[in-house]
Amino acid sequence: AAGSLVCLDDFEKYAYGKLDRNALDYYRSGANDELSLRDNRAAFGRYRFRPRFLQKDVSKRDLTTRIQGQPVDFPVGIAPTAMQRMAHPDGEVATGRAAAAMKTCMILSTIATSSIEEVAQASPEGLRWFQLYIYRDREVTKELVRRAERSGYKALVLTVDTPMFGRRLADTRNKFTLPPHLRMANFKQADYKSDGVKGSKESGLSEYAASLFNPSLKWTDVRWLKQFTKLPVIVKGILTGEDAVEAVRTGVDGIVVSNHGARQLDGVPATIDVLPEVVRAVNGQCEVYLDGGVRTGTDVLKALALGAKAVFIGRPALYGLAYDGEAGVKTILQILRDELSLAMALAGCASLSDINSSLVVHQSYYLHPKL
Ligand code: HOC
Repeated sequence: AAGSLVCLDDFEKYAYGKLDRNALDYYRSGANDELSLRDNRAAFGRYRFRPRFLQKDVSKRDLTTRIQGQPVDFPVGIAPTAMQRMAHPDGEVATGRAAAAMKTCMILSTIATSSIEEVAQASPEGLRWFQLYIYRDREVTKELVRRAERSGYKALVLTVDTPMFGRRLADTRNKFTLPPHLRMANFKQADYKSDGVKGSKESGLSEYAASLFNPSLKWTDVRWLKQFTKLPVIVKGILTGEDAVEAVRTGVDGIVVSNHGARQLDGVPATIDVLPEVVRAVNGQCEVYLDGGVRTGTDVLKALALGAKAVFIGRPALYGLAYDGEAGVKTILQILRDELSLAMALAGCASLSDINSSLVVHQSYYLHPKL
């Protein structure tokens, strides 16, 4: 198969044939009717480029940037996705190594099948952020933060869109379970309450989530986290200008425009459609990132033009893992880096600072040409 897989969609198709139903449905699914899942991808196709020619020498492109002050070779990182050892025995350790080799950022999920420490030790040189929920049990939350700090993670990514667990129909039908040889590596068995995930009448995860998640959280709890840690706090899951303003007021260091891979509230907009509203509201007061539906270098370029400092990929990394562990994830990142570099040349951009909002318009612009 190797040579015939040339784009991210090829790896997705390959993974569909390789992963077992329990894992594939868990990774692939969105919530309910999957309206937002489809829209995350389709929306990128509704934007058009306005390339400029002969303005810049584009024979070499500089894709380097900094996120939260840390250098990366290109503005595409790995979003947090749970339970990666279902895709490959090396799971999050392989993903961390691939991100480090490609000199970009990996966000490790709390709900990982490799621990905070294992991932850090396997790629000590890599840039790692840690995704966090504020759990019902504050001691569990505090301990996770302390462990991430001790292991050299450079930021906390607080997911705010999960007061309760979204309804994923396939997981319910499959009665999703974590395979018996795997474990939630960041939790002590006592906190993990494994019975919920391993054999339940519904989706095991949704029962487990109900025991952990705290639907009474407010912005004051984000302040609590800010005071508790010296690490930058980035909130993930913002979908409106109003919440972006609230986030900035709370003093966050970054925002990920995300709809949780369309796995929470079905019917929310595609993240690329929301990005301009959030960027406007934030008005440069913190960095804004995006995840959701990114599959090509031109998707990345569109997001950067609309104001994202960087983007993150979730499912494509899982499909790369399923294909060939660390090497598979590395290939996924290489493809996106090379596609972005080419798209920049074709759009007339020699560096990321040449990319701005005049490069992209919504396709409706061409229904009423202004030029
Ligand atoms: C506590 C169990 O974000 C998803 C992930 C995992 C959520 C953890 C639930 O499936 O969308």
